[in-house]
Amino acid sequence: MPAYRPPHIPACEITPRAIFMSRRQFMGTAAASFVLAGAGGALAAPLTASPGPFATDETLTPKEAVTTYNNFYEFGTGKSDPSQNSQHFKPLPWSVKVDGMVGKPKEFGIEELMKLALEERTYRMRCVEGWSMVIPWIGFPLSAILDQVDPLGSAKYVSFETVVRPGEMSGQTGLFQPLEWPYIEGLRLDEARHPLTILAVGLYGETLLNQNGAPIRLVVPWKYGFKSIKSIVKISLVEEEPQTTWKNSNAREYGFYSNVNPAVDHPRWSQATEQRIGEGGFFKVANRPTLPFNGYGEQVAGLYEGMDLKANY
Ligand SMILES: Nc1nc2c(c(=O)[nH]1)N[C@H]1C(S)=C(S)[C@@H](COP(=O)(O)O)O[C@H]1N2
Ligand SMILES: [Mo]
Repeated sequence: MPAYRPPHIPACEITPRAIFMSRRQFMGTAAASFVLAGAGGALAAPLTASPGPFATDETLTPKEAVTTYNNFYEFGTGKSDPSQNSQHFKPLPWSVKVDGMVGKPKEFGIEELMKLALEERTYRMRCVEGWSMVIPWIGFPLSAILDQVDPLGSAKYVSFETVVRPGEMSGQTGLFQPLEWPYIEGLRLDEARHPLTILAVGLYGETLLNQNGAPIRLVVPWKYGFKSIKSIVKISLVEEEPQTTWKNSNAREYGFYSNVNPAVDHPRWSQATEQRIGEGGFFKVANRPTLPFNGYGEQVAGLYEGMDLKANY
């Protein structure tokens, strides 16, 4: 089993050839805004995993885009801010506390979590902003750790919390604070236990870079990207529907469920179509139809039987 090795800052300024080449290749179609990001950034360590279920055979989004076009407001609100501003974030040492309505609360060290059976899960990711990617994550089902803490019968939801570190996260300092910290998210317990729901520790065969939520983040592929909370330090089993960052920030625009739904438009933009990042350049219009549950309806629609998905968005 691989021991966790954090991303590291290269000792010299020279970009390894393979990374340089893939960057060059990607730059051909990329907007100038996120070309700068890679220089001087951290490098991830190799990570092995066995092939997991639910893989899509759609074209993978280039690694360069996955690691430089990000949303991680703790490092700033621009798409290139996370890759440019996160070099000094320390993903080690790290642990994740699992508490609340459980028989056996436990604090998991990241090394212990990396010893779980890691799978590669290639999923579509759809951001509420109207863009999407296909990302080869590495991780394990969230249920693998929920099973270890014995959720009580009274536990109905799971809440998640991102680390707060103003000293390392530039978006958490200064006059303009775009969100309230910590970033918090939540799932219903059955959503959390669904086999599609994973905690990811890597992507593209390597440990997560800071900008993607190192050392561990949630991935819930049938929901808008903001549900997939990064750099998690706490997971709590609770009885009531947990608060969530984006709903707290604007309840009219963001709901708790946030299932990808082309029939429910965001107040400020349509959700009917999406732009697949890397496809035909960044400034192309969103030309792909968005699928209900981001194409995972066969797996998850049953979770919402009898629910009004227009009212509970
Ligand atoms: N803690 C935290 N988690 C977060 C965010 C954030 O700002 N802070 N942004 C979310 C949004 S809007 C998206 S689309 C995804 C982006 O993940 P990626 O940058 O790894 O593709 O992360 C989500 N997780
Ligand atoms: Mo997003």
